[in-house]
Amino acid sequence: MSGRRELALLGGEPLYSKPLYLTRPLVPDEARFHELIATIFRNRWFTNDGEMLRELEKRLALRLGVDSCTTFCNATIALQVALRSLDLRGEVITSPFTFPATVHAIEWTGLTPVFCDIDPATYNFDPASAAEWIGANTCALLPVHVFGNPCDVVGIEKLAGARGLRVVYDAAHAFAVSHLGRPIGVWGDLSVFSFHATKLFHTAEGGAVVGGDPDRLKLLRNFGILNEEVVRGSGLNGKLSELHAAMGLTVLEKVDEEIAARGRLTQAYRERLEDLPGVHFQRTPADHVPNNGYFSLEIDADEFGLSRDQVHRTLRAENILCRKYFFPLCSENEAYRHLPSADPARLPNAHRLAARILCLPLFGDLGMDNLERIAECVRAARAGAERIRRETALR
Ligand code: T4K
Repeated sequence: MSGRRELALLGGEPLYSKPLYLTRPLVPDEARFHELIATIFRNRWFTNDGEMLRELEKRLALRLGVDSCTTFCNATIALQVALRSLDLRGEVITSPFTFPATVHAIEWTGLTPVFCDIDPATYNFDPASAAEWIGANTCALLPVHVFGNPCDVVGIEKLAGARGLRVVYDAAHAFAVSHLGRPIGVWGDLSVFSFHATKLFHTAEGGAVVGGDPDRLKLLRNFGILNEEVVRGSGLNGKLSELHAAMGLTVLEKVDEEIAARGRLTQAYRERLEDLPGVHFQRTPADHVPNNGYFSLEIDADEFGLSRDQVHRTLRAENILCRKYFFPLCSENEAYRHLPSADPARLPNAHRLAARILCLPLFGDLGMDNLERIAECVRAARAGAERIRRETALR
């Protein structure tokens, strides 16, 4: 393509007339979904611990290899309830290289977020950096398995154990991942999964907490109501409806196919891009089973000839909706940038990565032809770097 087609950024026709999205939700079997919806209608039971929800929680616990799975209306609320269920007070150390929900959940629970730096190769919470921030007020660690890549769970366990801290994992991206021969959800005190439509497994909107005390979690997600006459403590409404549970039950039937399809696409992306100077990939441990939820590139501007932002512009001009997950860092948010731990000088790896990372479209039915075109656009950007630099500098 590089020799044959002018890039849209340089005046050519965009490769796609309609947006090619970063991801597309897994669409379940429609007939099966309608069957479940018909059952919900017949039962006239739409929410509050219904039949679909109980079945989904049972099946999810099995699929995730955990004792219990308590569903929620989304992972942001699930994170808040997870923290609340541990009766924490004080500071929670987390990574700034994450979706805003991770840090907001800490703040909305009345706790104080403290940022530590990340490992530059795995993009995950760095226990050595976290150790520097542990003080008398620290109560917990909240690491994130970024793009489904398992954190240094052993290092985190050691650190937390030595300092008497609780560990809540943000496993929003890590559905069905396992590490060191164990399902990802068994590490730490609790793990929180997101079932948003953009996730590999989804319920349109939804989330879950695994581990912990399911009775307490259920109490907190239902206003603290124990029974018709007893309301125990303060709770919120974090329930997942029967309609969402029906979506989850049907999506679950196809999720392994989706993981396999994304695995083939991930492999194809790597083969087409790994020899490109300036392109690097997230380092993952050999002893883990991935879910292929995201495909990220790390662009080294000096080697590639273009910055990540220039590559982003080049692909967006083609209508390829790649994304800069996670830029800006959470520590740059006006709500948190006053914190001492948000000082960029203390977060060099996170800042460096936030300026280099680019997620490319990945979903089961993306199609190999689309993947070839996307990869070819990245290669064309590299080949035309000098011209792109010259011509876009004038705009
Ligand atoms: N912790 C972490 C580490 C997270 O990444 C997230 C969420 C959370 C916690 C909180 O989980 P939830 O409370 O959401 O359960 C999306 C998702 O909304 C968000 O759930 C997710 N992380 C984040 C990484 O991605 P946006 O604002 O980037 O989404 P949006 O609307 O731009 O969509 C992304 C792409 O998906 C677009 O190319 C369009 C496409 N799309 C989206 C939707 C909703 C579709 O094709 N169909 C759809 O229905 O946040």
